Amino acid sequence: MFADTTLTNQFIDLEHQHGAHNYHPLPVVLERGEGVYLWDVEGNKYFDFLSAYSAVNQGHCHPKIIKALNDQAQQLCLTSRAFHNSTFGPFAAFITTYFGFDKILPMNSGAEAVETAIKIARKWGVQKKGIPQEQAQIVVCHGNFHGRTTTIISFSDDEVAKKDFGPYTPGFISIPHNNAEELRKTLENNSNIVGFLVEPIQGEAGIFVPEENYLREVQQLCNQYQVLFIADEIQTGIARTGSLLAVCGNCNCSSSCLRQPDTFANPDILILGKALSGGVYPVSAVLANNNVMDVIQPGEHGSTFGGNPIAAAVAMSALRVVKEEKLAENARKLGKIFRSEINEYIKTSNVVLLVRGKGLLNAIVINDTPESDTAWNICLALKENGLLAKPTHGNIIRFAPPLIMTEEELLECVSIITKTLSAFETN
Ligand code: IF1
Repeated sequence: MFADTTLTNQFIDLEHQHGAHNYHPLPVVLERGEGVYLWDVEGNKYFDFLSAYSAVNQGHCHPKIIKALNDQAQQLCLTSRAFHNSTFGPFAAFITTYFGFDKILPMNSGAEAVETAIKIARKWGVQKKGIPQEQAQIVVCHGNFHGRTTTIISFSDDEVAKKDFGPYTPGFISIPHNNAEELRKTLENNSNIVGFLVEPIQGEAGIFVPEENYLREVQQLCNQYQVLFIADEIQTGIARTGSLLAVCGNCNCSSSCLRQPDTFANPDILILGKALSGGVYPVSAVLANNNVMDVIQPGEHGSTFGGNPIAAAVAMSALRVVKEEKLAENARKLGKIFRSEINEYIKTSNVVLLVRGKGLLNAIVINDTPESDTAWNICLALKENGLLAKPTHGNIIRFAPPLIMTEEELLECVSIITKTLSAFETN
């Protein structure tokens, strides 16, 4: 079945020769996707256990989202925001109601949305807190991943992402994640801080879930010190972690978001991307209430494609699917099964140290050094066995299937994963 790789090699060679070498992909060339499945150019079928880094939560080529894309594409694609279009207004009303904020500022990529949030926070600091020009500081976390722009990499501590790309943008203070006391000290000692930018669960760092109370403590501290709580839910949002947003904690709110105060941490700025379109189209968004968003005035920020009719139509459809198909509940249920099955395997394993995560955003830690190629080799073997996943930070493998997966399919995947891991056990 996997013997002939001629076509695969041809595509890889083309990419290698003519594409910049800014990635190191698994050697598989995909040409079709449907639901939880992907097919390569040789006709081999795989379970997708990456979901394009959590962009394809609704599954590949979801018929409703593709219909929204097609319908809109035949009517109107782009006007720019120099004129109004008849899709952005309805989308803005829809998404602000859906997530409970006054306003949206639409962008395209995640990094652009993070940049937008940074600009809003700085301007808010100058205008509402009276912070002197060019003195605004934003607190971020060690191990953060918020994108690839020059400003965003300036506050990354990933050497590979950062090295040789300076000069770096000033104005950021980095503290440990999941440490409210450090945040309190930092806010207490610096009156120029305008915001705290945080991933509710750190993704690229290796799927680190903070303590139960952390985000609510963050919200309290931000309120107390008059600092904006900025949640980057680009990867964790839209049902991935078993609730509509990771800041929802254990609130079971996918059917109708109730924002139960005992579990919900309320960010001042919410950043979304990836699954906002079901992976169909680049759509990102910054959501905030009027007291924050209204600092941005005409001419101060924007994007040619942000809020375009296709993006708006696709995103509305993608968000409807999340609720119609109860994806948060499913992610929560399947995530528990996944972790308990993998934990069962770990009891007798020398290869896997632990599994961690929330909902269907999980990772296993391989019992080897970050420099070793064990995790990479396991991913190659998983591919041969019909499941696609990718290592992160050397010895960690991320598992994030589409949220439309059934329990039966998940159990089939668990058996592929455990069978593959068994071949790497040393005794
Ligand atoms: C790549 C990681 C995931 C993100 C958060 C902003 C962005 C991302 C929390 C930027 C993007 C991606 C980008 C992708 C790899 C990937 C990733 F491994 F790097 F960390 F998902 F886990 N905030 N994450 O996770 O969004 O501009 O890319 O739309 O290839 O760099 P973007």
